[in-house]
Order: sequence, then structure tokens, then C-alpha cells
Amino acid sequence: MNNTFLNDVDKGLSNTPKYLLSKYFYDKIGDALFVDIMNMPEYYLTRAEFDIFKNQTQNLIETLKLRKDTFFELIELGAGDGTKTKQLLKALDTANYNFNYVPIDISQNALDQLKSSINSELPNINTTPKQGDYFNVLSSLKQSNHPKVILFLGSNIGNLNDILAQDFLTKLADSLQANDKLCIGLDLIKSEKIVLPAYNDSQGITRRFNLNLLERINKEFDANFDIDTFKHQPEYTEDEGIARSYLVSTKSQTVTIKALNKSFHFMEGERIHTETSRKYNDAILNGFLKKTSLKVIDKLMDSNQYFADYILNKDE
Ligand code: AVJ
Repeated sequence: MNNTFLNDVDKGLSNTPKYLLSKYFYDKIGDALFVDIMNMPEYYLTRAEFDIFKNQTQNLIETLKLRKDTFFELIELGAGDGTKTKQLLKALDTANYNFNYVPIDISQNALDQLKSSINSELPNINTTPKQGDYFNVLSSLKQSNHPKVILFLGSNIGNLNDILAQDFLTKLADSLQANDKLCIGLDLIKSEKIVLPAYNDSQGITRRFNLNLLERINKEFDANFDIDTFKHQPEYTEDEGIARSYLVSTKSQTVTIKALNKSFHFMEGERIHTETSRKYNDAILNGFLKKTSLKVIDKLMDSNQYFADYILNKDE
């Protein structure tokens, strides 16, 4: 049994308002549902960033200032299934760059699948996965002196609220050396007509993804959430630029979590906040960066300008 997860569930459901942390979406079923999300027509984020990685690969390599004569580490935070990254890996492999690929993910299952697919599709590439939370792996970055390129794609940083995003970027900057590079993929603030359907798809995959968190608690901690009495509720306004997902209790009820020996009461209409997905623009990103030693040196966008990969340099 996973104790940090259990403690976080206790803390979140005891809080007013109730919340659960989105990093716990990703068990085996959650991983598979997220792959389905990335393939659905409404979820433009993955296609947009894939467009950048597929059609601007050389541009990306140039702007990252990669050199064939110097070994470097290519470290990916929240690697997932690696579909976008493989475009870059393939180009680097073909051109004989000398590097190690280090995917980091909270899901060991996702890392196992990624490693075996790279081993079969790109057998020359040296892949050394690490399992962990983004924050926990930062300190391990300092352990090597090789030049580093950090990939933080998919608008994954959007899951952090603004305080945590600032904290994360500050700590990340502190664990890098001068001239290390960072490529950070950010979903850009745009109309709710485009953003909201990405979190409220017509096939109900996002709904299942959200509810899977309760099923996971049922399975792992012997709880009795009645999934049919919770409704998926996403919200987004362009003014704020933040998508949020909730699970709403459709009736007054009490849920027991045996592993905690505790019950939690839900009023009718009471919500559990399960996810924050912040959208960005230049000003918001620069607001965070001005307190760090990271500077934007380039910005690559997809053809619709829905999404941007910002390239950052770590200054002295
Ligand atoms: C993986 C965090 C980028 O917030 O868009 C997709 C996760 N949640 N649909 C996002 C997610 C619901 C996704 N990130």
C-alpha cells in the first residue's frame, strides 16, 4: 500500500473545500485513459505539440544549441508515452548525437512501456528511466556535471497551481548549470469554445479518467465510493486562463475508507476539486521566470498557435 497517497487522500478529503491531487490519476487504468484522451478529437494539446516536434525538429535542435561533439543528458519530466519526444530522439539518433535519454515519470507502468518501445524502435538510444514525483527528482539532477536539456512537455506544468509552479521553476533553475537548456511545452490561453471541450469530451473519456481516481481509492484503500453518484464537472474561463475539474456528489452521502478507518460526509452538490490545468501566455511565464536565472531564448508554435514550446537558457 502507498502511504503518501493515503495521507494525501485523508488530507484532501478532510479539507474544506475537498480536493484530491491530480498526480494520482495515473495508475495503469489512468495511464491508458490518458492515452485515449490524447487521441480524442477535442484534446488539441497533444496534436499541437506533436506538430511542433514533427515539423520543426531541426529548428528545435538548433535552438537548444546541441553539439555533436559533447555528451549531454536529455531529461524528460513527465515523459508519459513519449510520442512527441520520439520525433526528436529519431532526429538526434540519425545525426549521431551523443546523449543519454532520462525519462522521469510518476508511473512506473508508463516508464516500462516507454523503455521497451524505445528499445525496439530506436535501439541505439541509451534510456535510463527514473520513477518519481517532479519535485523529488530535482535534487538528483545536481548529481551529474554533464550539460543538460530538460524537456517538460504537454503543458504538464499546468497541473501545478501558481505558487507551486513558481516554486518548481525556482528549484529547477537552482539545480541546473550555466547554459543548460529547458524546453517547456505550454498550452496557450484561448477561448473556452476550444479549451472546455478538451476537458469535457463527447465520448466521456475525461469523465472516466476523473472518476477513476475514486475507483483507485476504492481498490487500493478499501473504500466505498459509489461512482454513479459523482458527476464530472469541468470549468474554464478565458479571463482567468485556468481549467479546473471537479467531481460533484449528486446526493448527500457518507463514504468510508477502511484503510483510514474514517468516513467522509458529502453534501448534495458538494465538490471535490481534482485537477487544475493552467493555460499560459508570455507575460505569465515571464512573471515566474523573472525570479529565476532562466530566460526565454525562443518560442516555437504549432500552425494553429494553440500551443507553444518555450526554449529557456539557464544564465550564470
Ligand atoms: C497531462 C496535465 C497536461 O491538464 O491537460 C487531460 C491532463 N486531464 N485531461 C491536462 C488531463 C484531463 C493534462 N496534462
